[in-house]
Amino acid sequence: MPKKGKFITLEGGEGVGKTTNVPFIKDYLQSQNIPVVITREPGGTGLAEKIRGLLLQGNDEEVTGHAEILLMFAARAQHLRHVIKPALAQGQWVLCDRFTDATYAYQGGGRGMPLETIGWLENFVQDGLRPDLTLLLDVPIETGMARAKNRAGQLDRFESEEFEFFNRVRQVYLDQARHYPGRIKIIKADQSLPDVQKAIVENLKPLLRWQ
Ligand code: Z5A
Repeated sequence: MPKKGKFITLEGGEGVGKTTNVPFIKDYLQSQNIPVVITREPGGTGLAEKIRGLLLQGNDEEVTGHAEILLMFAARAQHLRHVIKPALAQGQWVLCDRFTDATYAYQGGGRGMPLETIGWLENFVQDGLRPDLTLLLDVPIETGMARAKNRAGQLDRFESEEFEFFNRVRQVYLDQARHYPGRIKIIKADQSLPDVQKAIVENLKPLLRWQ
């Protein structure tokens, strides 16, 4: 199916404000008469959401790095096949809360999985599909962790990691942005929410001009 819509992903470490900004981006795109599908990873389909549950909850049994990354890509394969590719083919835009840059950051940076292995899986599963634009919300680790801890509810399996884990995650995200400056735009997300949202709109505008 040829791709007609645009594919936007939202990335960043712990508590950077992705969930907060998804409805804002959706409203902005709809105000520009763009039909948009909102989704997330891991998840986005019935099966992929079940895999998300397995990945985020604690387990009695240790989850190996190999199992974790293969589950991420298994969920992604379902999501691409049943949600992302059909929507793009119909001319809808897709806004996805996390995608493969998160795998580079968490499984690569955080867990130490070789980046070449992730690249191989990316090519295998995505068949050339990459986001048109990735908004990377970036805050110092301390700020993100403090924001996440202030939220109600228990910390999940990833959120329970230590500072050093999140530091490696952040470094890989920033490296990815240096490698792909045309696609990945860094948004300084420790500003006030209106300033973060102003920066988001500035980075969306060029994509609107090319539709
Ligand atoms: N994961 C992975 O390992 N590999 C993969 O390939 C993929 C994912 C796809 C689930 O992600 C986990 O899956 C994730 C990585 C892993 N684990 N972690 N960590 P998730 O996206 O569902 O969960 P999350 O990263 O934990 O998201 P989050 O902690 O919910 O963060 P957020 O959505 O970016 O933040 P938020 O909830 O919008 O904001 C946090 C708080 O800050 C909240 O109270 C806001 O009101 C506040 N906030 C937001 N913006 C501001 C500003 N500008 N100023 C002040 N306060 C603010």
